[in-house]
Amino acid sequence: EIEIPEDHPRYQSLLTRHRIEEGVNRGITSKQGLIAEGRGEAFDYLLGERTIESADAAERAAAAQLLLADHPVLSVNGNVAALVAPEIVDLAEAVDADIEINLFNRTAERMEAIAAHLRDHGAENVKGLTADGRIPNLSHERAKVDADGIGAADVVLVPLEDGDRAEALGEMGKTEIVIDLNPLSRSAQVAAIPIVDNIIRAIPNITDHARELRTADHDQLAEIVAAFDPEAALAAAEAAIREGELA
Ligand code: PTJ
Repeated sequence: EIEIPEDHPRYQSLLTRHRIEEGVNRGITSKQGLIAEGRGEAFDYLLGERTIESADAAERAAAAQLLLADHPVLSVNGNVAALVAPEIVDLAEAVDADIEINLFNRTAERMEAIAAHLRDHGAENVKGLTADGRIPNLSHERAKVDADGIGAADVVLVPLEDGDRAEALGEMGKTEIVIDLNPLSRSAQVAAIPIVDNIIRAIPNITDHARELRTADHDQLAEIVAAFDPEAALAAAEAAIREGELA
């Protein structure tokens, strides 16, 4: 671990960069993941590197949706594994979800490295390695999923997802929760619940909401989901970026 002074004004962003760099060095994150991180950072800077109010509401709706699901799955790629592995394991436990590795640039080496990393952080059953299911309308490598994981899921959390795959998963009838700092990205646009926030803030906040909602009954959870408006959330995020207003 390198030393980053905690009082540095860009502490969180430097820490994030360092984690992604480490991810690349350890064979977890792809080189394209570095570019994706840079893109995300620019949007986060414009958002004020904070969880805006509409994102917090989306994170609460996501928690309710995950608790309502029969078979929720949290999808993990190379950036997610480098940035929030312990937090993903914690969320999976809070909402009783499966964790599945799903890579845009799939290689056997990276699949194994990510699975080992997740297990180091307490994940017991990591899916994605069997790859006996397919997402229709995608090229071979990118279509691979586990038949009893994402293949059988009703609700899928897909952070930092590529637009094509987000769209194809939607066409399969999955309810998608997307985390993406770019409110104009296709993934955010096709999500039932788009969360425009940095994944390092979003995941722990969804878990906090889920723990707080643990005693809520089915109707209360369904009401939270129904009250969430994806278009309004995306518009609020875009306004916060364009106008720098305190959304
Ligand atoms: O590990 P793999 O092979 O599955 O590849 C993963 C990446 C992320 C490289 C791949 O899916 C990709 O190229 O994604 P894109 O098309 O660059 O999209 C990534 C999106 O995530 C962009 O819209 C970024 O703004 C956003 N993003 C980047 N970092 C963060 C983020 N959103 C939330 N939190 C972040 N830390």
